[in-house]
Amino acid sequence: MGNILDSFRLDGKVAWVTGASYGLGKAYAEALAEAGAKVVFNSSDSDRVKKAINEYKEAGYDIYGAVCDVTSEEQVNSFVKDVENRFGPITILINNAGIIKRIPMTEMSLEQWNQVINVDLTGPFICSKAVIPSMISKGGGKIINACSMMSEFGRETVSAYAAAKGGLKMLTKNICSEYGQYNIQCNGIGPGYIATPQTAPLREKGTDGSINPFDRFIRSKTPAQRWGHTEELKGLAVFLSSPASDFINGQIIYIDGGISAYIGQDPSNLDSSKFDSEKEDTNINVNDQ
Ligand code: NAP
Ligand code: GCO
Repeated sequence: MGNILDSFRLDGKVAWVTGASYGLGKAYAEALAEAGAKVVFNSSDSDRVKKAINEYKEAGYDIYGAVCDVTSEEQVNSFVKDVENRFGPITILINNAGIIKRIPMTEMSLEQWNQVINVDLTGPFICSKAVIPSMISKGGGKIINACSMMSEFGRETVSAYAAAKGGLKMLTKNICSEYGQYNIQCNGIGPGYIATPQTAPLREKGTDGSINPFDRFIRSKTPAQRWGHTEELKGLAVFLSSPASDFINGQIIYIDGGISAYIGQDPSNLDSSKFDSEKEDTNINVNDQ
């Protein structure tokens, strides 16, 4: 009789985390490596890939990385071919790479709209399509998509992002429906508001040191009255990548501190002296988001 914890192990698996040069992807990559997988990652910028490879190495992880823009089918197919030649078939894919542009819809250009849709929705399509044949040949696999509160809710200025994340929820259900027969499970991780470079602008204090109104708003919408930390999503990433979740398919699991269950409270009731400073990797120079 094996130990139940063995069903959470990933030994002998090759796992690809897209967009793992920083942020949530980096936490997912570390977690899957700690669970025994051979982890590979990509991002769109060579300097940030190199920086991340060194950071992984310094932290004791042997994680392979290369430049690959998930919006380019040519780059994705080349990345997958290189990885599978080096390490074997990819049977775990976390479609994590994503961008956001916070612009009122009527002021958003078609180019800006397409940039978000291409990374956040078409990218997971391209990457999933590239690895499913290997998964079928190996008798099964795991695809985990980075969904969001915006897979369920809208808010001002994030029309393209919400459309992409809503579409990604349905792509998750469709991959489940179409490939479940090959023992492929496709599920979504739906984080709430997590402290990463992507959300750093929402926590930025005023020049006078005042609390960002959005920071106060999100804390009033979260029962825990705080932002999540990337470390807190590691367990779910391992669970959905492991045999422990073999009969879970087509589900979006929200890891949001309770936001999606809570109507929220008056933001002015919050004691801002308890607002801890959220740690996130802020020495990342990314394009405006
Ligand atoms: P982040 O800090 O902005 O990191 C995004 C990652 O994606 C980076 O490694 C970035 O690297 C990579 N990336 C961006 N465009 C890419 C492209 N075209 N090709 C390959 N890699 C690309 O974001 P995050 O907060 O960690 O979020 C990660 C995922 O979770 C995203 O899909 C996001 O929408 C989702 N999410 C985040 C939250 C949150 O509160 N943070 C909540 C719900 C869902 P380069 O810049 O070097 O390309
Ligand atoms: C925003 C935030 C959110 C988070 C996340 C919430 O501008 O509202 O960036 O979109 O990134 O998606 O789950």
